[in-house]
Amino acid sequence: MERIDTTVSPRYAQIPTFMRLPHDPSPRGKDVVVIGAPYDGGTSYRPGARFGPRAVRNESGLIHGVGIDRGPGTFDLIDCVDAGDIDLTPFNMHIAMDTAQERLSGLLADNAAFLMIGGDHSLTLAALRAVADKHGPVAVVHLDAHSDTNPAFYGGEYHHGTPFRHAIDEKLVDPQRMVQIGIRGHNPRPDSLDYARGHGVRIVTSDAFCELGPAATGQLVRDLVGDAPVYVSVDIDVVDPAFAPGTGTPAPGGPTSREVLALLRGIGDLRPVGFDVMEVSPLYDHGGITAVLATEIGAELLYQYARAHTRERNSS
Ligand SMILES: [Mn+2]
Repeated sequence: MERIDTTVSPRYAQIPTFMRLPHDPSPRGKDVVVIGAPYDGGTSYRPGARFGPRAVRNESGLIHGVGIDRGPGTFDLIDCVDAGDIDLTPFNMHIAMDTAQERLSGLLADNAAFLMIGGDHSLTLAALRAVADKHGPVAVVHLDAHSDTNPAFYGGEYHHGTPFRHAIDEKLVDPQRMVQIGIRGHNPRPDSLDYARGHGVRIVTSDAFCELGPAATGQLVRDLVGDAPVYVSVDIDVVDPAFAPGTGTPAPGGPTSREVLALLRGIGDLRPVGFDVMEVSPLYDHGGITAVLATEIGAELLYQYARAHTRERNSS
């Protein structure tokens, strides 16, 4: 199966898979499988992330996978497909989490890694359960306006503000090799960051990131993560709502899209084993700018995976 050829078929034509990748619901032996996770049962404010994967795929026809300063095209380096969406019930979060974990574990049994397109951030817990099952506790690079280490709210143990608290409790991640970047804004309690910091998680606030800049922050990430297998989770609300308004809990005062993309270019020096781009809510988007940014971030993550993978192959 081949990608849809853009020299033959215009980018707005054909059925939209992510970046025009072949659709393969039962992939085997792939480097990265793209998988949609349409779900918003964990949102605490604006809903709509269940429509995220469709919006991102729709806009992703724009992206070629060959950048002006990238050298070879991503898909000349790695073998990727779009496996479609996980069938997540909108009615019961526990069922949805189990369904997500089972699907993602299945993908990891037959393929090297996945890129999950959300969907609200609660599902990252299911992703980390699947990834830790294969790799043991992983390092985490988490880009977000929020730490997502909150306790239960309204009697609900699981929601989109809590995946990393459970991931730490369940020892799915190594908190000493975990960094949260872009954290800012309003939190329900003044001690909202104590849980993460108390477990050794490194927090780079939005102000600190903007002051340090992408290069120095990238170096900080590389020093912290080293050669550990790393999961990269991007909540689109890490980017200032001026650049990404289509999201559930927007927080003004964030980095620009350019700064976040520049930071992600440093991830290829790490050893990524899984990715997600979460929290795109197209109902609040304008002109598709949030979905375009999410697809650009997904494309950058795939390219960085290709870089890391090629380097590994050349050195072995
Ligand atoms: Mn989040």
